[in-house]
Amino acid sequence: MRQAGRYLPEYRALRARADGFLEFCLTPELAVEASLQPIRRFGLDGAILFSDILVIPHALGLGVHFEDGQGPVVEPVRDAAAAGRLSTSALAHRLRPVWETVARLKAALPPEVALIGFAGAPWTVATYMVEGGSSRDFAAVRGWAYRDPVGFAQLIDLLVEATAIHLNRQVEAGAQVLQIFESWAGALPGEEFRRWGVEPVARLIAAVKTAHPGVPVILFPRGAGTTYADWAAESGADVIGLDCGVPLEWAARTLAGRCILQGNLDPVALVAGGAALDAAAERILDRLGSKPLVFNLGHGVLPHTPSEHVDRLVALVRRWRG
Ligand code: 1CP
Repeated sequence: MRQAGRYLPEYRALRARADGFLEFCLTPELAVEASLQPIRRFGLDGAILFSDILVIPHALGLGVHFEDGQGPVVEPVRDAAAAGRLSTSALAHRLRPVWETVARLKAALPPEVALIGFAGAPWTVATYMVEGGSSRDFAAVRGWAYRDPVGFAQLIDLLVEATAIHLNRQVEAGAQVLQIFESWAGALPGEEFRRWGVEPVARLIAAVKTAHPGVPVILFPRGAGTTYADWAAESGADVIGLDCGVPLEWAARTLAGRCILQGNLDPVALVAGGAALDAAAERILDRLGSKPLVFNLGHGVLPHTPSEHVDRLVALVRRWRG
């Protein structure tokens, strides 16, 4: 997760060549290079497309930009009237550079490296659209969902439709696996997680599987807590990404065997390095490694991560695999 990014000097040099982060994501030459950098350096098994989940609001016609050190800023959508003004009419035009990046990446990658395409889940992308960026309490988006569920459903439905097109086109361009980031699953009220989280994601996965029955889908419902089992059982995902808060024994008992698991090394353990990193990685392999496991972090690589710690981790996992 965030295997490309600021912790790599070659990424920082590349990033300096684009004006804004969105332009960076939408320039195939740069996005291909950013995707390949961690593969060259570490020899990972999977390459993730370099893009962002917020290309979808951009493709729906909203202003999106990234302030350095401040995170994303999205032109806010606060009610059904504003949602009604959004449309998919320019979506293909605006997302074509991303699909082009996928096609070029597929051609550039060694055949044994799996190419992972991705998108944000409807709820998670909606949080950025309604809040106008990142949020602490998600009061605006949850407020709208309580106040006007019919209007909010229009926005979620539009996101399901747009995201299905985006994911299907990524598969057609060469993505072999898809990952759906429900990074703000933990912000869903307990009584609403099905309606705004699991159900839209299930519709999205069904749309992808109808067009491309064989494509494996990874779902990362970060912060889902006790509802992790429901996401696993009801979403239709093949793989469930565990965040760092999920206890390994619980995951082994409750989820392993029902779906493939991915995760969940604490990115801070990767920053710490040394014996603490080894112990944290070994615990995961020990508890989850007897069933199918995609070894990964439980969230994104942090910008101050020493790249030698990533080397050390990759070597450890490779030794374990034999
Ligand atoms: O140059 C920079 O420092 C910009 C930082 C950055 C990067 C490297 C952003 C802005 N996006 C990305 C790339 C990115 N984003 C990838 C690339 C592939 C890879 O993993 O190497 C992916 C998969 C994402 C997905 C993404 N963007 C998510 C879901 C994953 C997660 O972190 O939970 C989310 C929530 C975003 C929104 C976003 N974009 C960028 C930032 C800093 C954020 C998060 C803001 C917030 O915390 O609310």
